[in-house]
Amino acid sequence: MQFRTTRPRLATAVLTVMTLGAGAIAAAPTASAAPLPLALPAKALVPIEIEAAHVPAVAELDKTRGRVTLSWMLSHAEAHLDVTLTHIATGKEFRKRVPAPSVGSLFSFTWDAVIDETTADGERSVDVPNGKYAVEAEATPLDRAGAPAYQTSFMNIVRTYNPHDYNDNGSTDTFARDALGVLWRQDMKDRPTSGQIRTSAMPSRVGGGWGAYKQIEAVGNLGGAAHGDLVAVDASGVQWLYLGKGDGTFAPRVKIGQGWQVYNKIAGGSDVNGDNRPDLVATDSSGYLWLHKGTGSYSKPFTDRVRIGTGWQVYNHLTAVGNAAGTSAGDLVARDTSGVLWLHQGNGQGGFAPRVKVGGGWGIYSQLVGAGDLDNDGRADMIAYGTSGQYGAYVYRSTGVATAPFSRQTTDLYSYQGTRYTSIA
Ligand SMILES: [Ca+2]
Ligand SMILES: [Ca+2]
Ligand SMILES: [Ca+2]
Ligand SMILES: [Ca+2]
Repeated sequence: MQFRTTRPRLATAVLTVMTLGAGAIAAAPTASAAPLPLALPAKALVPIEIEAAHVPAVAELDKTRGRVTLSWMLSHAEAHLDVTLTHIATGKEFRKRVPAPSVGSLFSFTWDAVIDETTADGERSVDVPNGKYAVEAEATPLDRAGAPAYQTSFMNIVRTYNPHDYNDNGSTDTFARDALGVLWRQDMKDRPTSGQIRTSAMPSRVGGGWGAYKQIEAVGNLGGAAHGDLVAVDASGVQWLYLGKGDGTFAPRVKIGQGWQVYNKIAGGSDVNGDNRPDLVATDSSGYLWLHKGTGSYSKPFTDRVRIGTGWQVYNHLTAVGNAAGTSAGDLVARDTSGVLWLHQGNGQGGFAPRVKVGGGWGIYSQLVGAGDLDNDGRADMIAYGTSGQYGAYVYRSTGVATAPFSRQTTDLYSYQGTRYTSIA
């Protein structure tokens, strides 16, 4: 208790000395002001100690609106506390100096799980990766009398799995190929900011040579590491797998199929038969809808095809949106040649419930992408790309209601870049 009462008195004494030192005539003391000694009292050396750390072993960020509160009980408050959180797998660091509390000696701060990253285009705050963090606290006495105290805890950051997350921070990443064949990854925020779905970091260059592909699909996790993977089909019908490493990069491509030139549209990422593995569907020029079930094995990620529908030639766009509405399995969204969008809800047996009309006017978009859960409400959402002007893309949040399954929202994703890219996944 002695040190907690000493600090305000010290501050007042310093202020008094400064005022007198400026040559001013001291004002008459108020009735309540106690006389203050000009000589500072001698301080006893009281070592600083960290008596307790309140760092959760597991922080499930999606249950706490993306934040985690950390605190340390110190033996007294005449100190500052420097905290360093280090993501063990990558070495990424977050540092914070925690000021003394106004009352007591519990030093506390709430971390919003972002770090500032400096790029050529400026500083952006980026959602930190999932996984284990070392949480190091260093308490230093303000008067520097005595040694600092140290304490280390470990905390595991966990978020709800998002099959469209490629750098393991819970948030959707989208992929866009430009006219030169370069593929770019764009990380989104894990949750809306001021009501808007926003991008996080600047776009990252995945690599060149992607112009060879007719189709690029973000298909969810097909096997290997528990992160999202990409499938691409080239002009000769060879199907390639890019296994995601979980840091936004990919293993070298592996050939997983051939003969895929018979399909005019493919869509991946929805689990349409309810076995928790994402599947791939495709349509051919006869209007047949084919299902290639996901196997869970990256060496042969899809089964041979099964025909599951007819009449799909009325559509000019096909998207697997995950489980966007009602039923137990993943859904498909398809746009017909007059611009009307239709929802086909998976029935969990590889088939679909009768289609539901979403609405008209969807012909303005060049790409529709099932994009994982963009607003963290547990339902998979969609991105529509290809409009000119400020909004190059829109987010369509899933409502969970089959009769009105999507609700449009603005985003800064692909702002003024609605015609730059030739493929979005
Ligand atoms: Ca991400
Ligand atoms: Ca994977
Ligand atoms: Ca499946
Ligand atoms: Ca959602």
